[in-house]
Amino acid sequence: MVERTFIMIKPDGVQRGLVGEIIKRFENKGFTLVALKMMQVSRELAEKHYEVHKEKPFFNSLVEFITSSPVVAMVWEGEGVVAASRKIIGATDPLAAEPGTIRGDYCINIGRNLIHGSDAIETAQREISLWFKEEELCSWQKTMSCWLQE
Ligand code: DAT
Ligand code: MG
Repeated sequence: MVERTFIMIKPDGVQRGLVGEIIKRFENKGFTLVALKMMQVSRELAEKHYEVHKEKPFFNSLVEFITSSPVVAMVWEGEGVVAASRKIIGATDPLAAEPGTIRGDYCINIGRNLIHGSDAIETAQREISLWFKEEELCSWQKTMSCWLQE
């Protein structure tokens, strides 16, 4: 199967009206959107999603933040999409994120860093199945795919 990654625009991205700007960057790059939904995240889902950070001091505020207002959850597909998305997103701390990245261009605080992206292929598979049902994923071919891939 082709590579897929889980991307989530966090509550600050939705509240600040940056949904279009963020999606545009993935579209412009040439990746394929295979699922998208706006949703209010439950505490249960937030805690499962951030399970690896359970013991961290920021875990509670992270879960509070993610559940505080709606998010936009997406799945993007394409060759190398997991690693490339992390580059498009930029470093976790927005002040360390390079200009040109989403976090580098649009935010300043680690607790308000706009967007989540899976950090590895296995993580992506876990996160996609956590956030989406199989029937919510659309497998489709871009008619211009021959102009994006050799
Ligand atoms: P990323 O979102 O870049 O994958 P991560 O998985 O290490 O980063 O952490 C998940 C989120 O937790 C991150 O987007 C923001 C928050 N976070 C991470 N480190 C933090 C810290 N030192 N203080 C406050 N929040 C932090
Ligand atoms: Mg992470």
